[in-house]
Amino acid sequence: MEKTLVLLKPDAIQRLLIGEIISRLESKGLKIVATKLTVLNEKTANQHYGEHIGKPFFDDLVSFITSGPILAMVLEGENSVSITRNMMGETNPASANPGTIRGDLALSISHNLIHGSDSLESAEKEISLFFKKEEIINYNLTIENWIHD
Ligand code: IDP
Ligand code: MG
Repeated sequence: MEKTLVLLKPDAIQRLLIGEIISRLESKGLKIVATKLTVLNEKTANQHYGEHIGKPFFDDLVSFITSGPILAMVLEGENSVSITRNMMGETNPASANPGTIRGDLALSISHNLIHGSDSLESAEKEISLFFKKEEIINYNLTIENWIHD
């Protein structure tokens, strides 16, 4: 089953939005198969945001993402990558649709609450950056037949 990496960024933790955001993803039917509260070091932050090295916002992005605890999780479900991205909304909360996490809960592009992998390929890479294989739990929910085709 498809897996994706989600990070609740330091602003989500400081604004007490962990429950609100997880509740949306969980209610949708995505299954949490791994999670941890952690503080990123600069090296891991550089690896995670490697595609943005050299962009004008890169240094601020790294200091922000390493500034305090984040909640990392792996979500599993059919099309979990694109479903999570749709639920997050556009990168800039000012143009993110109402009904999305960023559209409903954020205003600032540098404090946009949540990261979600943007492709299957990045999901694989990002999951392995944050979690060891044995930290990802394979389990069934008894309600799964009500959620999936
Ligand atoms: P994404 O988080 O929606 O995938 P990316 O383009 O991958 O967006 O950018 C990674 C993160 O970098 C964004 O979530 C945002 O926090 C930050 N970022 C992106 N573009 C800008 C910008 O123009 N100014 C400030 N921060 C930005
Ligand atoms: Mg991205």
